[in-house]
Amino acid sequence: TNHRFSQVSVFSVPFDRGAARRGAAQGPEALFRAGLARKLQALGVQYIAERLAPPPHAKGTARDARLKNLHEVLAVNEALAARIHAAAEAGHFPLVLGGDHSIAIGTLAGLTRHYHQLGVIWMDAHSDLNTPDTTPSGNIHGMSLAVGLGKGDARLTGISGYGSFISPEHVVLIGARSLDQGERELIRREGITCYTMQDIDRLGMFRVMEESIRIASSGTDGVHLSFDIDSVDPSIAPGTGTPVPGGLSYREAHLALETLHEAGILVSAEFVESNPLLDSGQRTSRLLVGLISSLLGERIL
Ligand code: B3U
Ligand code: MN
Ligand code: MN
Repeated sequence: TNHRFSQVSVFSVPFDRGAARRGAAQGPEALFRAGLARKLQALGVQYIAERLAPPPHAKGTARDARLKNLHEVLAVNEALAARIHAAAEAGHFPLVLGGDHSIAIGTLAGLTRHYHQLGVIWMDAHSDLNTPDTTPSGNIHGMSLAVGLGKGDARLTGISGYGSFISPEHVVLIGARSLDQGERELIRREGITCYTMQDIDRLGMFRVMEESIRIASSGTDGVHLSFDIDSVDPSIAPGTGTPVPGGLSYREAHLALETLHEAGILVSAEFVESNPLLDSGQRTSRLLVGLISSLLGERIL
């Protein structure tokens, strides 16, 4: 996806305690069962695969209804940040497989320690811009982009990997259709670019991607793609914990990743919120293997 990289480092992160529903922890193995390794080999991608250890259950720690499972979230993201940072330093392209979207906290922490002006393209039905003050659920997967911007609980923004926070002008949201009031206010206040599903309907996906690529790459030293599978319509991607109708079509999702491949701007990518326990057969896992292949250069002709 970018000629600068000699190798892809695939990180499986079997973690789902940032979400309300269990099962996303089994997302990475389901992708391998759906043929991910074969696909990478067929594309000629040089890769090494590593799996993070699931964090032990934090027992006896105080429960905070506005930051559910905080200690487990901190533990997995501390470990992930260190691994991502090491991969970036080694000149590798990290490909992170979730897991729920709270693992973006560790990915962004590790990346921003290496890339000091990181651009972020966040494809998601949601914006994950809640803080403990605005969250309707207490689930930390709804807060990870806010943490990347330096907003929220100090234990999360203080994860040891963070070298700098992302600047709002380098963030682009794509596919949004379920925002909380506090998130809308943060998007307006910070001037974050947000292409809602309505914008995609009106402008077309190719134009949205061209603009997103320009915004995320201007004045940055690398762009990270954070891809939540719930950006895609639940009729074709049912295996996810918080499906929202009215999402990206099969071709819109592929076109987005094909366009990102051609642009050659990415330094890292993550694919999250695939929940095999909620999938119908391997539909969502297979779709994801295809989407990852498009990002890594699979072509129609
Ligand atoms: N915005 C809601 C719902 C949500 C966010 N991310 C997901 N769901 N997957 C929240 O809980 O913060
Ligand atoms: Mn998300
Ligand atoms: Mn989402």
